[in-house]
Amino acid sequence: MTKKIILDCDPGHDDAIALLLAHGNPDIELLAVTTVVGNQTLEKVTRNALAVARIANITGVPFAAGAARPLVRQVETAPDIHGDSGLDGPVLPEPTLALDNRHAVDLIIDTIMSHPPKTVTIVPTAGLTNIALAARMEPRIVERVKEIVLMGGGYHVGNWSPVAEFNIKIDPEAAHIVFNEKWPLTMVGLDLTHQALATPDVVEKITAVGTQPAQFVLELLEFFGKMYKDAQGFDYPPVHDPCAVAYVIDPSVMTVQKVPVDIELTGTLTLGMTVADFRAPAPSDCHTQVAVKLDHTRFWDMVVDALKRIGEVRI
Ligand SMILES: [Ca+2]
Repeated sequence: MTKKIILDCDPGHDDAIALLLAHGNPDIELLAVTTVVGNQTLEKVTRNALAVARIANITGVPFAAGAARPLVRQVETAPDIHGDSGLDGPVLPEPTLALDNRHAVDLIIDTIMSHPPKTVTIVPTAGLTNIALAARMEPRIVERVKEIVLMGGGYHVGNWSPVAEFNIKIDPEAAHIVFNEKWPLTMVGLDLTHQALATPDVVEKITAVGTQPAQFVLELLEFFGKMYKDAQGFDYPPVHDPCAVAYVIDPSVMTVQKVPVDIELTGTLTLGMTVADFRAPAPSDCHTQVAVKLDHTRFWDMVVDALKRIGEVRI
């Protein structure tokens, strides 16, 4: 049975690859793509999402723009990782797909409420502003979704502060809402995604695909790799966001552990930390789990397979 997802994203190099994986994998049915301020301004990440749609010939899927700022905080973007456009490196085509005229939050709610209960998974790969707003605006979605599988946080490591990850840190109040609603939630955090490195053998496999969408991914990885080297000292870039999609496709691509997780909102040094409680077996009502260990080969084979299935798209 296909897995129906809503991808809420801020493309973003790794978001772009997450979108390609979701589009190219036959087990995923992409119901909607929604954007939110994050790696760059809402306007830029939305344009980027539509450009990726053109690059991979994604049609028949509604794309909608969402929140232009976090719930409480000022806008904080990540040009040191994603560049001025949010998707620097490749030359981006002009989008041809028109945006859905609904707000992303309305599209998320409409999509979940119009499908049978427990059939739609939300995959956020950005700040959680849209998802928090959706939960507040239509609380019935919390019962109705199948699960939330998000890229964000980290139980042992941060990247936007010593202990906080970017997607959580830029809108910690939204993250607090999303982690405290009782839907099943899988946190695919930095502990996991720092294993998803685009190593030379990965680049070789993507090169061998030999299509324009594969070339686009190579150009993304080249820029992303250079920025990660300069900004954070990585030899090879960690490609975070497609890990969340990969978990939806096949949960056995990673190991997970059930633990309570909450979001720090008041720490002077720890704002936006995903505080995971590993002290004892998780209580029976624990609705959160964290991703632990990635099967690197299988993960990247999924991405390569998706690119093969997308095939050649000439612009
Ligand atoms: Ca992202």
